[in-house]
Amino acid sequence: MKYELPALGYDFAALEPHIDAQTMQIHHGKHHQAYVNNLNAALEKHPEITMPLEQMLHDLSAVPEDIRGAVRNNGGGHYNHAFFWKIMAPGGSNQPVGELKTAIDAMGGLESLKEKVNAAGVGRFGSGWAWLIVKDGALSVVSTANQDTPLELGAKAILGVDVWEHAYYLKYQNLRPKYLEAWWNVVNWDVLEANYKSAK
Ligand code: MN3
Repeated sequence: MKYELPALGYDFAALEPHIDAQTMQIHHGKHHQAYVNNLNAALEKHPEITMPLEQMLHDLSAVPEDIRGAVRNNGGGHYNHAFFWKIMAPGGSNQPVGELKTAIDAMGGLESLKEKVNAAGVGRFGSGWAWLIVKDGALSVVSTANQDTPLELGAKAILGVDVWEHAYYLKYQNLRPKYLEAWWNVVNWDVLEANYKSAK
């Protein structure tokens, strides 16, 4: 199976001023495209594989050893970025809504959630992601290294923020905390609510 770069669905400049157009263009068109290309190149070595990417990422031990690392890194990169673009799609509510709002309030509210996610993102040494996940029906904040996904934790992502330098360096340079603070302005909470409803 050949994977393709999903369309962004909005203009590179749509998340300005919080996320600049040049970063979006390179992030989507170069970084994400490279993950897709490398994933496809790895899978070409094993045309017998029919499992969908989500299943491979959930159970990496089922992936042939010679391409397991490539699937983990590049398949994870494809999966994580496809998710990331959607939760930043312009429009939608700019604050929590519905069942997810109720659940976030029960965890201590939005400000507390932001603090936890930002701390997870700042605390991730090197490259990775900070996530709000649902596992066994419960919400929690975690971070993953590199392109590791919540799927391998047996969890589903509600929110995820890319803390690789390529996600913010042009505009924020080394200031990951400033990027994380600004990033909340582009979160589409209607998409998160839909993620939560399907994950529960
Ligand atoms: Mn990235």
